[in-house]
Amino acid sequence: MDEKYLKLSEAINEGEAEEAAEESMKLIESGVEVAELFSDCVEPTLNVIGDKFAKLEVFLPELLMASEAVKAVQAEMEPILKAHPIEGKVEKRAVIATVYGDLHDIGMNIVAVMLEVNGFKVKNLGTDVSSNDIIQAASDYDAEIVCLSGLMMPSMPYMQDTIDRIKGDAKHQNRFKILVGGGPVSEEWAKKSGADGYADDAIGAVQEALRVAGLQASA
Ligand code: B12
Repeated sequence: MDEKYLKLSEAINEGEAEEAAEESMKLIESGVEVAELFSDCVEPTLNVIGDKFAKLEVFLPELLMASEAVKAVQAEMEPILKAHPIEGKVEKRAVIATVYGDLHDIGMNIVAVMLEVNGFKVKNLGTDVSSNDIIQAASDYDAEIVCLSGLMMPSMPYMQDTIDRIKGDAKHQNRFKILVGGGPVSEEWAKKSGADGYADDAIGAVQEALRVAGLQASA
């Protein structure tokens, strides 16, 4: 990790929310882009903590504190991102949710904000959302795109169920394009599942959303 990110990474590791927020502001003031700050510091830091958690080197309280620090960084970064929307309104609507049984929302919220910044109208349904509620909300919101996030293996069947219910119903199938992402989701899984697109980060998510909305090919 670049040396300039070490203080922020340490603050997240130690669960120091206030310090993490301050450090992130300093980095932005020094010219770092918000997207870069997440992809080059926040995500790799959380990945290391996640690996340590899997190896029982850290425990749930540390994981929780680190995620609270990241939430503080997100709260600081969101207004900055939203203050500079990309020119040209997309005028497409998307709903986004973390699937049933899964409470992880850090990455899902980043994707939601990046879609918004890029001109999409986004309804964020939150975490632990059932297939029924996602489909109902997508219909009510008149969405073109349904974005599904999942980080937990045990919740993957619920993501698949949401996809199957949309693709298995002619009315929904013609109406909604589905994007998927999150740790256990790979490009291969996405293809097999019947989803229309996949990305492993928020910038990729925007490119995929533009592509499935017929606005621009994904890179
Ligand atoms: C932070 C964290 C938590 C926090 C979550 C806080 C929050 N509000 O989100 C807390 C402490 C609450 C938590 C709880 C748990 N966690 Co947890 N957690 C993590 C950790 C360390 C980081 C996740 C994260 O935020 N990453 C950073 C973000 C930015 O990345 P991201 O989510 O992948 O999102 C990016 C991309 O995937 C993509 N993307 C994401 N969504 C979407 C959607 C679309 C449509 C697209 C296109 C792209 C896209 O773009 C995003 C931005 O770049 C991971 C480890 C890891 N490496 O992922 C474990 C991890 C996910 N957790 C895990 C576990 C086991 C749990 C618990 C069950 C622990 C427990 N014993 O209670 C509980 C789960 C409770 C539940 N029912 O959900 C396991 C899951 C194992 C598995 N695969 O099944 C992991 C992998 C840790 C591990 N190695 O064991 N966790």
